[in-house]
Amino acid sequence: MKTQVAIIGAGPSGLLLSQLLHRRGIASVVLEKRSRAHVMGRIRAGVLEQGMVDLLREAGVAARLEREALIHEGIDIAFAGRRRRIDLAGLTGGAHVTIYGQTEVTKDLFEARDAMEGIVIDEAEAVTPQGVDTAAPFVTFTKDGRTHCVECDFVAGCDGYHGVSRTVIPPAMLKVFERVYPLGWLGLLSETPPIADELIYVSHERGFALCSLRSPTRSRYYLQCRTDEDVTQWPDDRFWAELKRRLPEDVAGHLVMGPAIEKSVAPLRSVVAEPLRHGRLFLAGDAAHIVPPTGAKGLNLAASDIHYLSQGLIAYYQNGDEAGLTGYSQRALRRIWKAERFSWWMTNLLHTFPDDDGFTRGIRRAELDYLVNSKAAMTVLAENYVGLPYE
Ligand code: FAS
Ligand code: PHB
Repeated sequence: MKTQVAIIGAGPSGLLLSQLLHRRGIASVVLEKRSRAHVMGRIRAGVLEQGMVDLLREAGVAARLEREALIHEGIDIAFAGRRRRIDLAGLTGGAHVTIYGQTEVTKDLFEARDAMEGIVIDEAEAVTPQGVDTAAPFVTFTKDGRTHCVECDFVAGCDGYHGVSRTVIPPAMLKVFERVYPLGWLGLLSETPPIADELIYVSHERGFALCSLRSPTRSRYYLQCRTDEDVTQWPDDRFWAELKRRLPEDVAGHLVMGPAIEKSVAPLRSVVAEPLRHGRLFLAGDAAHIVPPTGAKGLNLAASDIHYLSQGLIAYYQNGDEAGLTGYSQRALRRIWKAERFSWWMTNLLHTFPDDDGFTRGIRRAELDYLVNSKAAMTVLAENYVGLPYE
């Protein structure tokens, strides 16, 4: 096979890049190691920044989102029995976030790829980018017992945290910065009406909790847990009882419980790989960085990477301008590190940690008390939560 851009990974990053390039006449092949059903079965993010919504519109895949998504102009922060609404729109001159599950984004992207006869090869095994430091890179993979080769001009590593792309960069050329948090999130999805109209982030001595949603009839809840938490030790009733313990009393009574349709534990870590380019290989999305989900930035950072990378590739193919590709890593990393900072800050603000002592608990209480009583502090949170500009 020959193509212009070989894309590794059919998550939101890879599919969005393929769709954006296709709409500008640039050919790509997407190689995904799992089945489409497995990719579609993942339950992940739920909060989209305006930049991501705009990019989905540019990709021509926002029709269902426009019909079904919810617009949120605020979030609640709850602690010490108090609850304070952060007026995102009022503090940012009208910006908001969009509630629409990553699962739905991925479904819309798959359908668009199919409609445009995009080449998305799933269950591709042993995908291996080669020759990325030459002018003629290629990617090999096996499927149905046969080895295939995709000759290309560029390789986009959109294969997530556990992908292969980062591993083909010589260690001496790649720096990886990491912070592993001693905690995880136990997530539950239920076909029940959400507890409130907007998200509630709870800081509690028993641990963090988050009340989120996917639609007026589908709710998403998270409880801070140990990184090695065994989901089988959390039957639904234990989850609901623990969530109620952590919620402020004035909302706990509104909790509508029901059977979990999904339950899983996600570890929390911050990771940044630098640089995001090696020869003709570019890293984007979770292949390039990981954030703790506290700030709802993971999926949204993948979107800004794909915005910068697609712009660079389009400029290259349409008028031979390489500036976007040359500047991709530095431009993307500036926004990545700001989202890493915000996600790290929100995680330390809202969670409890095994090594907390009286001093750290006092500082956390003071930070929360200052936050909800300072317009300046709430503005900083709001600006970052709705999403910093794509500079
Ligand atoms: P993805 O990991 O989504 O996709 C990478 C794709 O590459 C996968 O389909 C994988 O199968 C494939 N792949 C991997 N190795 C390969 C190989 N060698 N060959 C071919 N294909 C390969 N973000 C939020 O904003 N909010 C959240 O609540 C949230 N929760 C999360 C929960 C979990 C468990 C995880 C892992 C992430 C969560 N995230 C959340 C972050 C998540 O949404 C990511 O930011 C988003 O999936 C990034 O998309 P991609 O970069 O496409 O990476
Ligand atoms: C979610 O709905 O999955 C969600 C929302 C906000 C977050 C993290 C996850 O910060």
